Amino acid sequence: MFQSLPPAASDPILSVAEAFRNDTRPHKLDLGIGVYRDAAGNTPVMLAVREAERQLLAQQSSKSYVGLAGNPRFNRAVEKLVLGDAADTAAWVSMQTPGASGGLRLLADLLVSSRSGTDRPLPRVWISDPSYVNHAPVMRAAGLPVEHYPYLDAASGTLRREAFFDAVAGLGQDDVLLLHGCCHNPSGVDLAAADWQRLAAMVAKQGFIPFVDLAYQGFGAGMEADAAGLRLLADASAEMLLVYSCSKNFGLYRERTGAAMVKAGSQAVAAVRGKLFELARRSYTMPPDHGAELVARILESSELTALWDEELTAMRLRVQTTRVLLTQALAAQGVAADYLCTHQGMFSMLPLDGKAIAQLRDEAAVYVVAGGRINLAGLDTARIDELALALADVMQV
Ligand code: PLP
Ligand code: TYF
Repeated sequence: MFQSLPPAASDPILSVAEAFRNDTRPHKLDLGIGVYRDAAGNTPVMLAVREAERQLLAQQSSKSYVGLAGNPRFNRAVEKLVLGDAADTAAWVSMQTPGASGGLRLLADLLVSSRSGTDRPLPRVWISDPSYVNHAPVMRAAGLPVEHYPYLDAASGTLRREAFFDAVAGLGQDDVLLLHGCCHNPSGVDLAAADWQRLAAMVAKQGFIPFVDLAYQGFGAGMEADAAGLRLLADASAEMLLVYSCSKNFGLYRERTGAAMVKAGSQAVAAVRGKLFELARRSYTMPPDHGAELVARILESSELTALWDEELTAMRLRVQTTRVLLTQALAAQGVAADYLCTHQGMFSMLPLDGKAIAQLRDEAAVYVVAGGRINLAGLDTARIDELALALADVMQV
């Protein structure tokens, strides 16, 4: 059966993680996979999560199935986090999914289903250049054609604003625009408030479908600020898609906790919900409950919410401080990288080619993702000067 299986495509980020693990040099430094680490180098279980877990252990009386939409209390709570307390959610359908990853595939399948039995072409999904490593593979695996829009100017570490808007100006009703809600992965370059407003006006006029991936809410400028842009789009769009991840902002990575949300318009809500149920059933059927139940418990308790918010704020501030310290340390080595302080979230891209990345790995035991992405949220601040020295060696001074 499997003798002629074609070789597997490797994951460019997980393969860096594996190479790092296999490196025996004690001074090795991992700037690869996107996980938050504290000053001690740990990715902690958040205190609010621990407390919710303690309560759950004491109180949960059954492990019976929950349902195709997952945990309904989680779904309502995430709707509020994303759309705001005052949002009218009647036009939205929300499904708990196995991480945002599961949500991406579910909504890709929904897009394909939306055209079955019609003579309309499959929608094209427009993805930023560059984007999260799994965006294009997941969309293509569902059968959707993928196109790229200009986004990052690698040399200056800024948005290619006019080229981006020129590409968006060409989109219409057969196009889906996949955007990062905040903390763009891999570049850290986010749209400004004025850009979101401009996009909202364009979507209202042109009728393309916005598809927002919100995987780092709270890691940029704050929980509310990080959702402000997508809320403008939600107000302006008749239809919209969104995936949400609790991996980073609740530290629930391995619990696979996320959601898919669809603004369907009140006429189509029932049809969309039914189709999402069918698509979930033919794939994973029901999402894991543990992480979703913890998030629901945290957000239903004002005390646990306050505890969680405090810890998330500390994580955000720590990453922001790391950005300032690395910029200063690079400047001391003659490398101007002020753009690092204009970026948001865990990642930035440095102008590093394949040779520089290999040299960093081989000579300094510094691990960076192909393309030059660094995870600032994984960096021990005590080792910033050492990193700046290694980077200055391979970057043009
Ligand atoms: N989308 C983006 C932009 C991401 O960076 C990630 C990575 O964690 C995901 C989706 C997947 O998140 P999850 O762990 O919820 O599947
Ligand atoms: O971009 C990252 O590093 C995170 C984690 O296939 C991740 O989003 C990495 C690789 C992958 C899935 C998630």
